[in-house]
Amino acid sequence: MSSKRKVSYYYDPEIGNYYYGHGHPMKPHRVRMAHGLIVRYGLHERMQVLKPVPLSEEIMQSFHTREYIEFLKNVTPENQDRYSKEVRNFSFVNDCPVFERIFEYCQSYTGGSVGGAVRLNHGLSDIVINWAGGLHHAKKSEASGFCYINDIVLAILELLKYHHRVLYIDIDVHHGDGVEEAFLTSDRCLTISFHKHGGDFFPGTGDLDEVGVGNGKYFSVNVPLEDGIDDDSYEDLFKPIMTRVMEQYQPSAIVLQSGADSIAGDKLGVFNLSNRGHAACHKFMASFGVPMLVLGGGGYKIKNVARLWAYETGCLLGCEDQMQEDLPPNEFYEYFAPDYSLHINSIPSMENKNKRENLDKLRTAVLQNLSYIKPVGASFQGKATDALTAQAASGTISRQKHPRSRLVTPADYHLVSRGPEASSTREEQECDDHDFDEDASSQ
Ligand code: V1D
Ligand code: CA
Repeated sequence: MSSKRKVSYYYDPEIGNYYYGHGHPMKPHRVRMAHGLIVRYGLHERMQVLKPVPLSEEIMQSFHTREYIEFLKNVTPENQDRYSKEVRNFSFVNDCPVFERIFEYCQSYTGGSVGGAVRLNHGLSDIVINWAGGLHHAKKSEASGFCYINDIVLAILELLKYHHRVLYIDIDVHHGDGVEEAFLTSDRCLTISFHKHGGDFFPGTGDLDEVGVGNGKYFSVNVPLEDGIDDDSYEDLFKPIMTRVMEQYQPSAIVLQSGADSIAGDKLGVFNLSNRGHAACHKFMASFGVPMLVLGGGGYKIKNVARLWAYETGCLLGCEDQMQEDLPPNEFYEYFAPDYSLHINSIPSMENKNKRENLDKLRTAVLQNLSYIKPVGASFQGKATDALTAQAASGTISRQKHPRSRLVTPADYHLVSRGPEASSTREEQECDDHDFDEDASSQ
């Protein structure tokens, strides 16, 4: 069924040139590597390839504060000492460094996600993919966990202009805290995150009993997991829970954050999923036939990120069985040593600390909470419901009150090509990193 759906894909040829800095695990270059595989597998010929239009400051302020955006726009590695107060207050330290052209980077990945939402709203696409997006930790006026602008919140706000109920699903190994917080008091966006929880694992939120507040009670769903979860255990949670969510909530649009750090062998993640287990979530959600925005997220073993997202693109196009196991020659071929293959296997020796009994209890508890969700329609009978928490909503969220917030139109999102795209050459910057460098000859 998904093979007949119109798929659009955002890619900015500049994305791989943004660089968080030496030793930082987040590497936008992985999006370029994924794109290289997508093109070499010929997937670009089966979908519409779009270049994102940089998102305006005004639309960013639908969620973020003006002061925060002003700072993000003006700060540079050279002048950041002059902004020491803002650097500290807005948390542009350690995890979230100031780097060259940081604002352009944010405009690019948010442009794809919000552009995708606009396309879905207008029925121009059934599925939109933006692997550069999915930066789920960014807060209204705080950078967090490698995320500066929350493209997901902005895209959901755009979808809410046309859809009564939007479902947000987060399969990154980290809790999707920024998105959950933005819609904590809303019943118009149900957020669900599957993640590692416990110890000092970042960000520390997302326990089972975090269910939302006020009108949003039971519309925040958290599935906290232990290390080493494998495909079978994950599927035994994901499918029954998402089936119940779809039955109870009946969303008319879905946003899927597909963080690749839940794959086996990730440098920050602690799960043990294969690419097939991860992609099974895409296939399952696509099977409902609801308009879907698919975004990236974390993922720190970049050869795995590229392979995963290329494979998931194939799954969304319904042609994954035609993707040969031996990777086609591509400009980043040496990264894929030693196997040069498409699939990523679970690690057989890794212990699954999620015991059957605990998973059964977890599933039962989540399903119980979902049973409290009011019948479809009851939550949207002429009642004005805020899309955001009062705190988060002090920007512009309502089309009626802020007509200028609807400046994005489908015409703003240009078609790049249907043919092969030239990828940039590998940048020197990718070679200078020790802790988090991808040694082409390792693993
Ligand atoms: F290891 C590092 C080296 C350099 C800079 C940062 C890190 C690093 C690793 N893990 N930072 C982290 C996490 N931060 C902490 C901080 C310690 N403080 C008390 C907090 O543990 C942040 C992990 C971010 C994960 C981001 C994400 O994968 O969820 C993501 N999703 O979309 C985009 C990113
Ligand atoms: Ca998650």
